[in-house]
Amino acid sequence: MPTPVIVTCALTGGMTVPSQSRAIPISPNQIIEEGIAASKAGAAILHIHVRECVTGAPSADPELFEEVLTGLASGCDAILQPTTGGGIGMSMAERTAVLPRFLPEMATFNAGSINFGLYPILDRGLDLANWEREYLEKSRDYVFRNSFADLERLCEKVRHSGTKPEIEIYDVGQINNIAHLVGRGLLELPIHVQFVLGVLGGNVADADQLLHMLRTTERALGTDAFSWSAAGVGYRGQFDVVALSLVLGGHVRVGLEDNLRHRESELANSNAQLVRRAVNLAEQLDRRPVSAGEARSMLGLKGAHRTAIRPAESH
Ligand code: KMH
Ligand code: ZN
Repeated sequence: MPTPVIVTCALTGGMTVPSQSRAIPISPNQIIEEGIAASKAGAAILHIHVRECVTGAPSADPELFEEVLTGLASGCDAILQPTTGGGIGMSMAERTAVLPRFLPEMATFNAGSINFGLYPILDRGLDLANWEREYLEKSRDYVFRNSFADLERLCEKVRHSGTKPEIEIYDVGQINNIAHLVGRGLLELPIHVQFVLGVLGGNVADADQLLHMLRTTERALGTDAFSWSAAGVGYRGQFDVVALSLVLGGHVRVGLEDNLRHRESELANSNAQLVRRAVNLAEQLDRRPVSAGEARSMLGLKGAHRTAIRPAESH
């Protein structure tokens, strides 16, 4: 029997700028359409950020989240996983407001503070809007803040909202942060981990480092204490990490938040295209992409009916 694999699609993100690719979804309708198509292509989890409609700048506006989450819940059965990472300039309160408001089944939980540099994009000769140039430049001085006090408060918030945190781990030392929180009883086992490799400021996307992080997590927590997925940022990172994770028995994340290319010399035209490539790789390696329902039971989620996200029909 092929081992099941959960495919996550990160639809738009909070760090890239629209001039990098016309495929990045911006308006709620675009994000909803991309999400539904990604779910049809095989994504069981949709990781969600929102953007301002006019500029495409990353946003923390709860009304935009409401529109996107409602639209997605009406159009597909995928597990909806809003970000608590947000984008540059957002406070922790803004980033985590999605938890009490939507009581989502899952949300991200970033495991520690790191630098998060996107400013090298400025050197690629792209025709950028002023705000895009400023946003990328700001990343030179950006610390993606997740202090221990922030993490303690986030543990409290996810517990109150009945949300399963997906623990985003960007570098190996962050595993110790999580072991510390687990040791204090602040995070419930088993946890679900996403190794995010290839961020400028975090660990690199290669086989040695993925294996090192996986083995370190196993030693710190025990093999039964967690399930795991991996995401590579950039091209080749995205599909190298998908292949590595598939071989090692992990789950996978793809999507335009992390990578804008389908091939080295070809921009992706949609999130679904990236999901289809991950699904093809999984099938070639005898892994079976699961439905959202199966992913819910594998991850022990409470179910969509216990969130505050209502599909449009039942309003
Ligand atoms: N916006 C980035 C700094 C998440 O969604 O939780 C990190 C991020 C993680 O996007
Ligand atoms: Zn994200």
